[in-house]
Amino acid sequence: MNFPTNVKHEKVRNWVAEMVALCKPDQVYWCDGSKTEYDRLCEEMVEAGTFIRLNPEKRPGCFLARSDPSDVARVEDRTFICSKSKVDAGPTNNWKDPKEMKEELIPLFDGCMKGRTMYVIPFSMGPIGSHISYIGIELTDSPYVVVNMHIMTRVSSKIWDVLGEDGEFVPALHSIGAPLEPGQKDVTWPCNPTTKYIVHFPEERLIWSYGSGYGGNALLGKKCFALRIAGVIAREQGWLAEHMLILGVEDPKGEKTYVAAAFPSACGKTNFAMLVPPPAFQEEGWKVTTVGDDIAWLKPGPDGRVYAINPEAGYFGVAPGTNFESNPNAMISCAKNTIFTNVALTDDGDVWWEGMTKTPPAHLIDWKGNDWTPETGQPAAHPNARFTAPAHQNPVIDSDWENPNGVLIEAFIFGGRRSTVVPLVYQAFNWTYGVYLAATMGSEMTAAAFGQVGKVRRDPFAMLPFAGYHMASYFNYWLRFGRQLAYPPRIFGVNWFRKDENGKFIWPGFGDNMRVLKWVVDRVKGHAPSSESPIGWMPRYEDLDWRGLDFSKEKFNELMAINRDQWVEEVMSHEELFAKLYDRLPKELIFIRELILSSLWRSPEKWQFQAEVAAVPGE
Ligand code: TSX
Ligand code: MN
Repeated sequence: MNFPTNVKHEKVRNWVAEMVALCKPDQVYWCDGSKTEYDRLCEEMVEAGTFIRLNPEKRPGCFLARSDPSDVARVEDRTFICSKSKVDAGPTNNWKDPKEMKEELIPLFDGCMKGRTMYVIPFSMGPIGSHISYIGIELTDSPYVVVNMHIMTRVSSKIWDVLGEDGEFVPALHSIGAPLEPGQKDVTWPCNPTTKYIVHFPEERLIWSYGSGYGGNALLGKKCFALRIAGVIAREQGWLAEHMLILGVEDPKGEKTYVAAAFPSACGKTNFAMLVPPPAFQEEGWKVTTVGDDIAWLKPGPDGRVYAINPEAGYFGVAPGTNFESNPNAMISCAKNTIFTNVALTDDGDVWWEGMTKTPPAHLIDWKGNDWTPETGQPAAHPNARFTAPAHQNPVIDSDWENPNGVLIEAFIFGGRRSTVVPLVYQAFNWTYGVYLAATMGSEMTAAAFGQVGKVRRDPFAMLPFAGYHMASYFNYWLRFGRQLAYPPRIFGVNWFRKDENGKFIWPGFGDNMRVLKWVVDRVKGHAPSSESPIGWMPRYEDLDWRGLDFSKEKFNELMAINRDQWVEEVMSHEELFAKLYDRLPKELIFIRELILSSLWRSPEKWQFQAEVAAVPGE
């Protein structure tokens, strides 16, 4: 083995040597994170047919990759948490004994990189050297993974200096599981079409991924490390690794308030992270800035407040639905130096996806490489098509987004996609109510792939697929985390998706969500009035800033109504989740459920601000 002279870490050397002996690559290449390296790998992939260089006039520095049709998304049913004890993984994770899992995987990894290069990627999640950051090393046989990691993380040979001889790191082994026999011709997206494993060993803080080259299956710094493994480390060390965006709200006086927010998929999380305020707000000087769009690492400071960093350096965003109206800042972020995966190719060498423009081009090459016209009847881009774009290209990137000390978080927002029952916004009475709110959040399913369309799928803290340990232990840890804070962030629930009796969205959403954000900011500063509802504090009509929007008090009341019977049913349905997590469920959550039920019992059939409280039956 030829180690670079600056790799002085014995554990790193031993681990790489051991994995080379197992995977048997033709060559080992140590990445340095340079632009030269990035450009060379992109060029090599163009020559191999994996990348198509896009028109430099339309998309400078951009490439298109088309994945194998069997390799287009994260594989949740092939994702495992291999803790020593099954109970520690909990009922919402797949589990296998770590020893048995290794016995199953070692024969697969044996020789899996034959005919290929193993790339050693040293990377930092978070600004290099920040006390909140953490180092990882990914070994992969995919150059596509290397260039995506260049954008999504901080890849650098400086990592070796930070690690020194005995620094901590998370080892992550990845193979596409497609060795090449001598003389065998390669394909443009090699992967293993039948065998995939995304495996976490939480006690060892180790990740092994086999068979897929796509997204969260292969870019191991993101979901595998920054959420699942970091979550385990965070619980031990007293911090949080969360599936949250971080945004800054700047008021006309220049005062800044940072908010972290969790949403399940298909709620427009990236759109919210890059929100464009309505004209009336912009004219007055309101600004929204992005710290991160997907993951937050949060640490208590010595002042008893919470500080957060975005561990990532790029956006791995869903392309379909993104356009200059829904998210101009994302469109600008991916205008150059971006890798597109599974979008459609236009005749002039640009990209297109469903929802990018109102009328589709007359001809395209679709994500499978076939001719496409509007009559084809199939989507031109895959619904999970992505852009990998550098965060610094976001025009509203926050000035403190790389501050090694993080930004002060003053509110948590939890949202879901609910067409009924849940109001536009409400504030939890206290931390424990907030944990209940987040633990029971849910979203109505919009795609048949996730089950019955319209049924509520509980997604606690938007962490269901990303928890590295028992979900109920995670709730318990949140309760503990809040107790130690002198100034816990306030907790809010939101729902942009409530519909009227004609099935129309009541709330305009997008930029108008600024009105909700402003109330949230006013609440954490102690300025905004509110009204006490059975489920939390809620703004009255006059508590929101309506400038530039024609939205009647009647519509607002419809949007905010707490229907007693619906909410009793809602709260009763939380029992289904609680039963599943019974063995470790914190008793506080059961008591909060009882408290909400008792408040509902005492509230009128339809609670709408200042409405007279109906007499309690029997009293
Ligand atoms: O991202 C969304 N957000 C958050 C934006 C900051 N979307 C897109 C869907 C998720 C991928 C939304 N869709 C939002 C929203 O707030 N709200 C809606 C629902 C909606 C859709 C279309 C309209 C209004 C609301 N159109 C008109 O009113 C014309
Ligand atoms: Mn995510």
